Amino acid sequence: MSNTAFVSIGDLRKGRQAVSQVVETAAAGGCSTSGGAGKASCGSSGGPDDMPAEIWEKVKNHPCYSEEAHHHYARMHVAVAPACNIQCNYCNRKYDCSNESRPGVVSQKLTPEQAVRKVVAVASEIPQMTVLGIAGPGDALANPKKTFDTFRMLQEQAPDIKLCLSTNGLALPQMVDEICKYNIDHVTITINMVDPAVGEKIYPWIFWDHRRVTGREAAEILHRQQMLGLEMLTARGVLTKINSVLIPGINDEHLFEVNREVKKRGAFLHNIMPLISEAEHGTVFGLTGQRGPTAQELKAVQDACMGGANLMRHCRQCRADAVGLLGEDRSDEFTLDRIDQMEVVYDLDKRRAYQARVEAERQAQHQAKLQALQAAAGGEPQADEMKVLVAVATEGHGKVNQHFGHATEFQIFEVSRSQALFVGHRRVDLYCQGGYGEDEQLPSIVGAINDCHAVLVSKIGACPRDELTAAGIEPVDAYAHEFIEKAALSWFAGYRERVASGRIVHEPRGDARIRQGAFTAAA
Ligand code: CLF
Ligand code: SF4
Repeated sequence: MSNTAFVSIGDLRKGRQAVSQVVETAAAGGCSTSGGAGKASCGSSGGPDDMPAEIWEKVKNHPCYSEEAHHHYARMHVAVAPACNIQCNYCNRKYDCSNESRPGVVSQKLTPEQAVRKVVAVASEIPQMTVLGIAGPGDALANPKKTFDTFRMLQEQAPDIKLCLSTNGLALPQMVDEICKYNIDHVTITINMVDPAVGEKIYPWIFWDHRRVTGREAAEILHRQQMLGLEMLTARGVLTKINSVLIPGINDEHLFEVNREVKKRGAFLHNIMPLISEAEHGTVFGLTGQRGPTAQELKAVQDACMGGANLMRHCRQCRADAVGLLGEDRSDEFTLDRIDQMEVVYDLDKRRAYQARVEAERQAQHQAKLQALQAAAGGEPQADEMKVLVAVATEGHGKVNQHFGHATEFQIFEVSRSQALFVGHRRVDLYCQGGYGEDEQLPSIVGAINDCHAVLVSKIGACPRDELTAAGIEPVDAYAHEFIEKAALSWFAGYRERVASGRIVHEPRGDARIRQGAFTAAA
């Protein structure tokens, strides 16, 4: 480990300083190095009041770094980085890098020239696309020429697009200068362990110094490089997000320590993602029967990490050529063949004007939501108050505005008397197929939200209503087109009343399944 001074986003908030300034102060001994308060409100769910203006500028329209932004702004990936310098037991090279995407879908590999053409085409069609990420299909920094050529050429043609990359961290320290040279403001490092004894169960080998290194030594080198790379990025003012794959029985208890260690080194966000592991993916974990976590296991680890590095809970485990809002995938609209036939006009002014409208709408929604929430607020939180999960069908604008049958995912909120907190999402198979309900899908949908007490929808048919009720999940369509948090609080106030009056008995719910298939398949 290096001796670089440790800083956290808590320090940043206190000092209202940019990342690099804080590091300088810390190195001079003038700033606390023990970490900040780590409020869950800063980070992916934070707003302009939670962080310095320079940081807000970087995160406000990055859909992964701001939970609110992901409802309004899109990202895209280009699959220019095929090679990798390590082996993870949850990866099969036939598929995309499952550090940032998930196994099971192969992306179309592009040259840097093709990639830039594609980004410019997408940016002309989707003006709210604000971020280009390179996230595979291998490791972005194991393919430095292709990665940086793409960024350099894009910067010349589309200077308003934010640049982002994802890496396993092995080659990171020697690439930090290059990362800064191209103004890459956002870097994701996948860190699954801070103890090589855990690491050797995840990484069978790394390629290092022209040779293959295995076992404990491989994990030690990787760990050293990851920590050093993170510290160097923090010192240079680059925002970092840490991805950790939760592997039950291997690093589930250890991720708490990972969270603390990355916070000390200035990580902006920590994204704890479920292992996706199926035998047909051909990964070591898939073939040895290593299972992924259940929804409650994932939530328990995330909850245990609250108060440390800020958590991202809205990751959709995108593919390496994903295009669009998180959770949607428009990559099929932008294949090379289609781009060749498109008339591409990159109009920076038009993009800026469009984004200004998006921002105005977002602010208006934010204010309306705050007002609605004030009306429904239930006082200060209490330690032992009742909390339940509710699933919400929404197609955006922060409202309960989707039919049950049209949902391909449900947002999950944890509701107490005083607040409704977004805690994740669950992908499901579409119930309504061509105008008819597909009853065979119902058990899997119920399984995905089985830990919820209610599902809030704009409308629901008789058959799913009965099945949900039989499973103990209350279907609720009384709050159609209301803001989600207000709807959830209002429903919960009624629920508590029914419990208090003895009309119903409050029962704990069971666990729920995390869908193992394609996360961003078109509905
Ligand atoms: Fe892509 Fe990753 Fe940049 Fe986002 S994705 S490189 S930080 S632009 Fe986002 Fe997708 Fe999750 Fe990644 S939802 S998998 S966190
Ligand atoms: Fe696969 Fe990514 Fe791990 Fe490389 S870093 S082995 S591409 S999961």
